[in-house]
Amino acid sequence: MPKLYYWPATCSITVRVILEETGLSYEDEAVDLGAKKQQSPEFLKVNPKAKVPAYLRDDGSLITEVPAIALWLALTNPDANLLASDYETRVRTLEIFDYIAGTIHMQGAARAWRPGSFSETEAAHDAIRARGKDIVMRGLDILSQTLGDKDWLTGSYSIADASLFFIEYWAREKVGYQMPANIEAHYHRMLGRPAVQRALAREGLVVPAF
Ligand SMILES: N[C@@H](CCC(=O)N[C@@H](CS)C(=O)NCC(=O)O)C(=O)O
Repeated sequence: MPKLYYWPATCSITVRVILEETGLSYEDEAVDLGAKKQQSPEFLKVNPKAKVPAYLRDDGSLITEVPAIALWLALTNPDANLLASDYETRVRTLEIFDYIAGTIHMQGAARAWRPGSFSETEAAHDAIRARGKDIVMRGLDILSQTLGDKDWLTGSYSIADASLFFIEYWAREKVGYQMPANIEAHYHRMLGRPAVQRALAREGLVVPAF
């Protein structure tokens, strides 16, 4: 059985939502980021990058990086319809996914959430947090334009929506940002999906009221 290494409400939840959408059976193992378990010798043997998510396949090989794991799951579970088959929509899906993972998460949310990773000088942390919030809010504005009045980012539900869900959950429930109205509506649509509800439950998180 494949295994997901995760920590609740972090970017590994994107993979968990996608896994739940596929209906695959999988095991999971929590890596306590608060206790720095990602740096433990045991976990470094699994993933030398010291990050979650990490996805261990049945053949014993590991995939890291959220977009790569998501792509693997979408391509190997075509019945779940998580990635369009036409090349144009496929490329747009990855374009959005990479923007969320590479810019909104790694440049924005990472600064806002863990300013200490960017400077050891505590006096600089408020400014780093503010810069992170700016990047996240600008990113959500761009995605708001991409979404427009559609239900899903690329027209039909895809791995890109699962990726946005992580940012939405974090922005709304962890840091209380005010999101654009259509992104808020997208978040509510995501919360209505049984796969998302199962994902939250498996991480011990309460489904927020929507
Ligand atoms: N680019 C990586 C980012 C992974 C990442 O930053 N994961 C965070 C949780 S959201 C983590 O494990 N942080 C622990 C640390 O940085 O020490 C991906 O797409 O998987």
